[in-house]
Amino acid sequence: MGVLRVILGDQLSRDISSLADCDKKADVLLMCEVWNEATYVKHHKKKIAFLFAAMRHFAREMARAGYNLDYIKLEDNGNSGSFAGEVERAVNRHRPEKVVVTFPGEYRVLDDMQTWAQRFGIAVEIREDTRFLCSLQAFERWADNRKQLRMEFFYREMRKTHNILMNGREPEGGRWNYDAENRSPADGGLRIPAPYHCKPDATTRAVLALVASTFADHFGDLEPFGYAVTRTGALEALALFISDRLPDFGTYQDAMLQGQPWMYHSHIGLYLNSGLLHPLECVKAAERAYQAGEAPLNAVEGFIRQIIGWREYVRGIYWLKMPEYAGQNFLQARTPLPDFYWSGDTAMNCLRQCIGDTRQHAYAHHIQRLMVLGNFALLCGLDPVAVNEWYLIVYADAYEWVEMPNVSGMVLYADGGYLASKPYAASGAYINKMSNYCQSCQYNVREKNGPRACPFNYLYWGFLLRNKDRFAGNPRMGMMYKTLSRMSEDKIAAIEQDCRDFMEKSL
Ligand code: FAD
Ligand code: DLZ
Ligand code: SF4
Repeated sequence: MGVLRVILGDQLSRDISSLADCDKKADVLLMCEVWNEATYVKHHKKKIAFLFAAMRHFAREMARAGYNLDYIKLEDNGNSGSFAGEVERAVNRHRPEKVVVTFPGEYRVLDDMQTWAQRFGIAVEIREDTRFLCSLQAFERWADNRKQLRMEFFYREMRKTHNILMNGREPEGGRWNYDAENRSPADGGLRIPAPYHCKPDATTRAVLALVASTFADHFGDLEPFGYAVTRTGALEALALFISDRLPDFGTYQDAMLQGQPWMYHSHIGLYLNSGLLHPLECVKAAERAYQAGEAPLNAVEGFIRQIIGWREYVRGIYWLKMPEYAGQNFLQARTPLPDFYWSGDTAMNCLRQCIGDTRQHAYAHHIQRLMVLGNFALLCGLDPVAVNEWYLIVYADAYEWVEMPNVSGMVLYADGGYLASKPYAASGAYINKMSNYCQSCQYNVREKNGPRACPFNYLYWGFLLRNKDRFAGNPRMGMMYKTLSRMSEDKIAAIEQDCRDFMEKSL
């Protein structure tokens, strides 16, 4: 036999590098549903269902296209339960001359892959993942000798290198970044378009039954299930975003509304991260909408920045800094994750709503993840290991390469400021400005202290007090520490007492 080509569950792209020189007659494609991947953290039911259904559809399409598929289902007899076990079994079955695989999205998988050659006595070629616009080598070169990395400068390089939203050497519209125009709150009167929904076919229904019976104790609602599970479906979801949501994506990018988890976001993260969509095609579709006058620049630039800026930047940081990145805890945060992150059983309405959205859809949009769920974790000093695990479990788009820098870097400042120039800490006033959650909360966002006061208010000042030595010298936090320095001793004592009472009662 020829080559054994291993396709992992998040490598569902026909032009994946491991298939580049595939001989359809001689080579075999191995895809496997394995217990270890489904349970190394107890992923949300919808995440497992999405991935297994997408894997099965992809395998069928590839078989129809003439490839030799060796597809191992979770329930198949003899399934060893791990990537290594399935590669070993496949090597014994097919006796290939070598194994070819594309670089994985998680360090633990790479670590394992690097042992395969020796363990199974066969050549193993691990190829670059060319689905990203910036190679790991190019990112390393960019990062080399910089004391601090900043997304904005990386993003500008990406715009220039790939000639995206450029007018010659200048950025389209004269500015690189329209973020200042992307912070409008939303009111309940907005007409938010319905999101993409795909009716499950027989293959997906079989996966839903499998997940319901096998992973019943995992977090989250399995049904209703409406995610696309094929490239065709993912392209339809992208097209629907470009026509219906993109025009307002910028303006309401940071806004949150109760009962409106989807807002004007694209909901394509799970498709991008599993390979059903390619970053450049999403970016080009948005750029075309701008050129056709169908979407304004603030929306298009904002969307493109997320994909060629943040997405590529966090991946670069992950691979530059792993494995040390996983253990970082700059703020010495040690508080265990409270149970209500799973149950949603808390009187804080903003958290309850965001956890509820997450449980139902395996989705919450960026500001919910960052400024509600993440902000609370930061202010309370929740343990980074537990918080990382939570985020990896609960979102359908979560893979460690993208989840960890967002959590340890952007949210928790656990990396000491390598990714972000200051912590994204905020009081209840921010949540009140950007959402309508506070209107239905039993706490009062305008009260600063006492049993009815919004906990974010005193927790915010408590965080600044606790970390004064670390942040008082940070120029971007000067204003906050100036305000703190003007507070009376009584006020500070009240803040500290409220923080202690809250932590004792609620965490
Ligand atoms: P949109 O808002 O429509 O943005 C378009 C695309 O841009 C996204 O699909 C995504 O591919 C990319 N993008 C946007 N922001 C980021 C970012 N900060 N980092 C990387 N890519 C970005 N994204 C994941 O893909 N997987 C994760 O596990 C993940 N975990 C996160 C954890 C935290 C604490 C935070 C603050 C953010 C996290 N993000 C993660 C980034 C972002 O929140 C999601 O990509 C986004 O909410 C997905 O929804 P969407 O597709 O509607 O995105
Ligand atoms: C997330 C996931 C799950 C739940 N199950 C599988 C699986 O059974 N088989 C598979 O090939 N991939 C799965 N994945 C995705 C992998 O965890 C992912 O490929 C690695 O984390 C590397 O990015
Ligand atoms: Fe959240 Fe505070 Fe508003 Fe309640 S009052 S919803 S806890 S920010």
